[in-house]
Amino acid sequence: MAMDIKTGDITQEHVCAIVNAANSSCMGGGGVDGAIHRAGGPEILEACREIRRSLYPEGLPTGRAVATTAGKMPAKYVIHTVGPIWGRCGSEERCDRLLVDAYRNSLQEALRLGCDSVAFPAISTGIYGFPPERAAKVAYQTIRDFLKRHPEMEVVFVFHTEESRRIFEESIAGA
Ligand code: AR6
Repeated sequence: MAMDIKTGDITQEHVCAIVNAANSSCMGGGGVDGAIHRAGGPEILEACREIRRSLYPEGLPTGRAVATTAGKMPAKYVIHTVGPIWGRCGSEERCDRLLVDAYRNSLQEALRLGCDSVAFPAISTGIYGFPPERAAKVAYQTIRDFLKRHPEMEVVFVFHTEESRRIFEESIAGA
C-alpha cells in the first residue's frame, strides 16, 4: 500500500496535491494554512476568493474540500479542507465522522484532479484541538480504506515535528 510517513514542511512536498487544514473562510490563517499561503503566494488567496464568490458564499462547510492552484510551491494543487473543531461537534463520534469526511473528500478531490499523489498534514490536531492519537486512527483507517479501492494513489503524511510523527506511528500500530 502506497502510504508514506515523513517529518518536515508540507509546502516543500513534490506531489500532485497538498492538503491544507483550512477554516471555513478559506482565507488563510495560522498553522499549516499560514505556511501554505506564505509559500504559495497571493495566487492561492485569489483563487480562494473566487471559490467563496462562486461556490461557497457562506464559507466551506466542515468536512468538505476544494482545490486551488499551489502557486509557487512544487505541488500543482492545494486541496483546502476544513477539519472539525474538537469539542464543537455535538459529540466525539460526530467529530470523528467529520474528520473522516475531510480526508475522504480531499482524496476524492485529488482523484477528480487526476492526481496520483497527495500529501496530508495532521488535520485538526493543531489549533482545532483534536486529540492526535484519536485523529491518527481516524486518518489512517480512512486512507487505508481509500487505498484499497485506489491502489494507484500515493499518499504522504507530513508531520511538522518528530513528536507528532511518533504519536501517529504509535497510535496506528496494530490498527
Ligand atoms: N507542514 C506540515 N505540518 C504542519 C506545518 C507545515 N508547514 N505547519 C503546521 N503543521 P493546524 P488545524 C502541523 O493548527 O488544527 C489555521 O489557523 C501542525 O503542527 O495548522 O486543522 C486554519 O486557518 C499540526 O500538527 O490545523 C484554521 O483556522 C497540523 O499541522 C485552523 O488553524 C495541523 O495544525 C485549523 O486548525
